[in-house]
Amino acid sequence: MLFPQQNTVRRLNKLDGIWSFRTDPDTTGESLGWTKGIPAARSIAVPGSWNEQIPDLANYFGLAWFECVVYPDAGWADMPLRLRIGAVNNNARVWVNGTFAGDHRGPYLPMDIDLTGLVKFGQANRLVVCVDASLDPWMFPPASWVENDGRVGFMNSHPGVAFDFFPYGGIHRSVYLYSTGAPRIERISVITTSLQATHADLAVTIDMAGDFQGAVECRVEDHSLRLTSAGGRVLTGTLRIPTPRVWDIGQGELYTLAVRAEAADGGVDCYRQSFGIRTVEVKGDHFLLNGKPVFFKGFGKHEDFHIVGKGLLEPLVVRDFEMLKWIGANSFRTSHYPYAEEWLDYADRAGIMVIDETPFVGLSDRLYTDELLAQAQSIITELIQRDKNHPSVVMWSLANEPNCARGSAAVTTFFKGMATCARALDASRPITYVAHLEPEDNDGFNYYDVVCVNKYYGWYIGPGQLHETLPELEKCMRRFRDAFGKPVMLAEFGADAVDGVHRMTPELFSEEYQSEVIEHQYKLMRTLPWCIGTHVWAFADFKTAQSITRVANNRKGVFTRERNPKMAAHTLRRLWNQPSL
Ligand code: GCB
Repeated sequence: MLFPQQNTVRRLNKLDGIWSFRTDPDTTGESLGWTKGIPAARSIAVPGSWNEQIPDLANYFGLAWFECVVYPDAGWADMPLRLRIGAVNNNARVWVNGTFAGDHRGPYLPMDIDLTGLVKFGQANRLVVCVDASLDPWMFPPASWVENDGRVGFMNSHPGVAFDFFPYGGIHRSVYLYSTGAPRIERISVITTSLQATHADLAVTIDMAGDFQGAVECRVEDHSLRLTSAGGRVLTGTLRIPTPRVWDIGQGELYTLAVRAEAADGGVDCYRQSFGIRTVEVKGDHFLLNGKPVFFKGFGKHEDFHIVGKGLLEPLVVRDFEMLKWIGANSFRTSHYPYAEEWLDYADRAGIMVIDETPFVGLSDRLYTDELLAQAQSIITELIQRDKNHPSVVMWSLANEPNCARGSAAVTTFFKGMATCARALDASRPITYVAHLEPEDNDGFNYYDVVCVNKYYGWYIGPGQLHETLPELEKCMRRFRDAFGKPVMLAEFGADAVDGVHRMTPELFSEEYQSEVIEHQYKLMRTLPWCIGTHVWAFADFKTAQSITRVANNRKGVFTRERNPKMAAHTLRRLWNQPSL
């Protein structure tokens, strides 16, 4: 699925703004005819979370209806029309002028549906979206626990979610009405298969939306490739670029592949796909970018901010990348779900590496079934198809902190099944998942390339005892190394610090303690030759469910939720700007 764009063939209308809105706690809206329009509606901004915008809905996690008017120009008539909603938490159903148009299950990934024939040109059309943000224990991520999970809520939280961030509801990313050519280019993939100083070879794959007879012209600057098809949907070829400009850390070199598909009957579609030329590989103890070992310095993040909640806020994207640059980070993980594509576009331009994560956080034994594996595989497919042209994405993370019974065959089948699916879709990137249990509970790593581990020594383990627990942390990392013989990354470590709390002798919740935990554990990781990086948890403080272990939000950010630096941010800036560290 391609991000909507305007070009010589395609048109688009961005529908973001203030929409009409009404909650439906009794789920009667459909039977009352709200699919044709919402009576007695209030107003809400799209994108954005209702829990932040409307105070009386701070803890509302049910059904809600959204409505706006769409007015496509008469000049669009005869073009295939589509609707794209970047993400809805959690499920969406859509009606146009009262007619059902399509649905999407699951948060954090786009819904893209055909509206051809449903929309009247040159007139007002009513677009209605019903959003279901119920806390569903069978969703990915499972938003609540069920009895056999063995825990009640994340740290006994309210609401009792299975993960440590707030289960916001709403239309969270931009909404586009757009037109395409016919035949439609459905997907484009550009992968660097060989990279040398003299040239790079690119494997180009064009997926057409239906059976296609005709030619596809692919052009990168002065270099072109012509693919022809006498029938079928997929066209492939190789394009050679002489003396390539290489994408690297801090060097966001990008190219554009201009694609023009022309069918034998004269129909045309066009798309301009941005991509970068670079290679990634796991070899021995190292993670190689363009053949050179890299050490990941950065953070686990969240999509989270005041007032917008999980809604996309472009100034925040810019600010966060400014902060990453200021502090000297080279990477982040899209913990714990796929982020809006705007984050990845910016990372591409900034030369920041991204570990792109699925929404599989809070997994537990009840979910490791064949049926849910099939669902997980289809989500992995949506993610990889959406993000595979981003040079910034250097690795897929297929889960965060799965709870799993030691040695269970169901767990192995599930983790192997996810790995097989990801590799079949993208053989060009390593895969990982992020563990919090011990090596014996993580047989899954046998099928993955990198071992990512989250460990909070000095916080959850040995709280207040940073120095006493340093040897324990080292032993723990060595256990993972010895068990799997693969590169290991400390994907989360850190401590909560309430900004403004200071102590002469560092103690829990003070800025001094957080700063010391990060400094000492980071320096320790730098001494382990097979450790390929560390990501501090977290980039900024973020909203989560209420619990007695959370001081009004998770405070492990090295920046506050407003993006002001805590003491740890200055410490990291000092460390990350020393070449040896
Ligand atoms: C973790 C989780 C992350 C939490 C963090 C914490 O291990 O992966 O989602 O927010 O710990 O602060 O407890």
